[in-house]
Amino acid sequence: MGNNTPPRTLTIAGSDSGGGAGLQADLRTFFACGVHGMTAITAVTVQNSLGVTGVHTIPPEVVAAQIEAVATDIGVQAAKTGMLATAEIISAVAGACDRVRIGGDGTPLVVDPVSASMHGDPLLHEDALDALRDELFPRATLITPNLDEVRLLTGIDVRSRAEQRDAAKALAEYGSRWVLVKGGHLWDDPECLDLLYDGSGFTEFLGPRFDQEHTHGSGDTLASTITAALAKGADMVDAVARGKAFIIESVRTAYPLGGGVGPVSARWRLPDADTFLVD
Ligand code: PXL
Repeated sequence: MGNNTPPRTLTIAGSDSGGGAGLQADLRTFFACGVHGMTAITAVTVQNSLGVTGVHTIPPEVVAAQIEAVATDIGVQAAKTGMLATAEIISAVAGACDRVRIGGDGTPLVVDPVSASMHGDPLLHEDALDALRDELFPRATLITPNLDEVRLLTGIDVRSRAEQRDAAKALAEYGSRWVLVKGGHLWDDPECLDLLYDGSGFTEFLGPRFDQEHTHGSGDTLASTITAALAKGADMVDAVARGKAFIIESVRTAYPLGGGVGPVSARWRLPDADTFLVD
């Protein structure tokens, strides 16, 4: 590769027409982290700051073809999954990842088990949870569920940091190398604890809880930063630490948009963004 060619990352995710979450958040984060972002689009959502009003899924074989096209030519140093929508798409993603050696012992694969928007709009069919657990988690280097996803996946309703540990242990049984249980939805906790588990030991990542309603795309941004760090060769503990630092700044600088919930922002990585082009 030329000297200007950065590490390449792939997001396998859905489009958010409002530009807040999904692959738009992933690409923004990849750029801000200095890696080249690529996309395998799984679904087009019709969405604004008020919620999701439509979902149009992409044929599974087209999702698989996007993964194989970029992996075989451009190469992928780390990949992540976001909204996968259906069991059929999950199976197609698992097959394509096997063929190009993403996940398992190959290229690092971060699986963010996106199940719903923050407004509660479904982004994953209920019958796709089995496919996620059985076909994708065993291939994942890291899974990054929030507490709503933990409840859907394990039945554990986490109410305390101790139960967060129980949930991490239960999720590790599905075969991912690492589990990150995000504590942002533990609303009574004055801080946000993200708990990393490697099957035997825990690492805690503690951050402030902001009085901030504009947090659209926060899970995507965290998982994308971790993916970018892994693509640059960071080890998992360091990658999650970098991800946590990045999301703290991005939540701190989030902005309102439309009449509903605004996105977290990676603009803090471009300090002259306001004056660039017009100074
Ligand atoms: O933030 C999770 C997410 C992922 N992907 C898409 C989304 C959302 C949340 O709304 O719309 C496409």
